[in-house]
Amino acid sequence: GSIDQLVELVAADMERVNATILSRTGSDVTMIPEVANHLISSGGKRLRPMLTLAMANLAGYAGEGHVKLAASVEFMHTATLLHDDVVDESELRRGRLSARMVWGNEASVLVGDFLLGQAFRMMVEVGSLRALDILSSAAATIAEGEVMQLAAAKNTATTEDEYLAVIRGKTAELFAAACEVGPVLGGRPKAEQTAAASFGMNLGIAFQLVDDVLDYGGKSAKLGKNVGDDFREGKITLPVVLAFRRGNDVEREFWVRALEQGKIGDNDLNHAIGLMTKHRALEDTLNRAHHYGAMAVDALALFPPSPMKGALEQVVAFCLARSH
Ligand code: 2DE
Ligand code: MG
Ligand code: MG
Ligand code: MG
Ligand code: MG
Repeated sequence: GSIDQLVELVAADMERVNATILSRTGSDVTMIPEVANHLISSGGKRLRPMLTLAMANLAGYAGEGHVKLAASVEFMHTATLLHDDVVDESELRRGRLSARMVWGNEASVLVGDFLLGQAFRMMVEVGSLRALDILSSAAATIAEGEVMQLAAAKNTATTEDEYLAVIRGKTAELFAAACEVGPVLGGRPKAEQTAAASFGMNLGIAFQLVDDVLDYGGKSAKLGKNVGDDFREGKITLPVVLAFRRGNDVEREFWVRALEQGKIGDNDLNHAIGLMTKHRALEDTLNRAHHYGAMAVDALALFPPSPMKGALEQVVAFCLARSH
């Protein structure tokens, strides 16, 4: 799996998206473009805006609105990352110091707010009230997911269903919205809008499952983030839910001490990874990811075969393959 084919197929549109991103991060308040560009030009894949462009293309959309909506999607994503690194107290992002480590938490939150505002201005310029509804609803849902996660933090009694509700909100909803606005702009039938949203939702769930595996099983250098952040934060992700559920009393005491009481010693991350290996928690989280990946591919069934559809199928495989 690779995103090369998608990158190639949307390249012309993406150039316009990038120009739009550059101009809309502009401000006389120089700290705004500084902070925004630190993150925006740090080599992200631009996966979400590419999905908007791809779905608009699949819908046969011939207008201009998809460029601004794709830029809006990337701004929303960038805003969530700026806020996320504050909430998570993360030091690294895409292999660089996070914006909050360079400019502070205040600047990160506020520049995120600026980008969110700019995103909504562009949506209004596009003039599709339906697209505005989808993307603004996504913004609210993302925040809901994060608040749900906060409420579940340090609680080892969190269930798999509760975890799934969190990642649907905090991650998958933006993928779903990014995809759904394509056929909406193209004026395509409701069934195609729903299928595009379902593709994005299932891909997004798979994406976050893999992200949560990599936080224990990845390599910091390749990840551009610190392995073990979730553990140190007491975040209850699916690998933890599975290892806790399958563990014996002594093991559960370990999870409670580390995640609920935050008493974490030098070797505890290694011990946690050892327990996950013993109980196949990372493996089974990846199995779940593959299941959602398969559902994403299935959701594309009602679109006729095309190079773009093939490229989207490869994106699913790419997201799953990030894990090794
Ligand atoms: C990624 O989770 C989830 C990101 C959503 C963050 C949204 C926030 C609300 P991770 P990584 C903070 C702000 C909402 C807006 C601006 C609409 O696992 O591992 O923390 O990349 O991601 O840090
Ligand atoms: Mg984070
Ligand atoms: Mg987070
Ligand atoms: Mg993560
Ligand atoms: Mg994290």
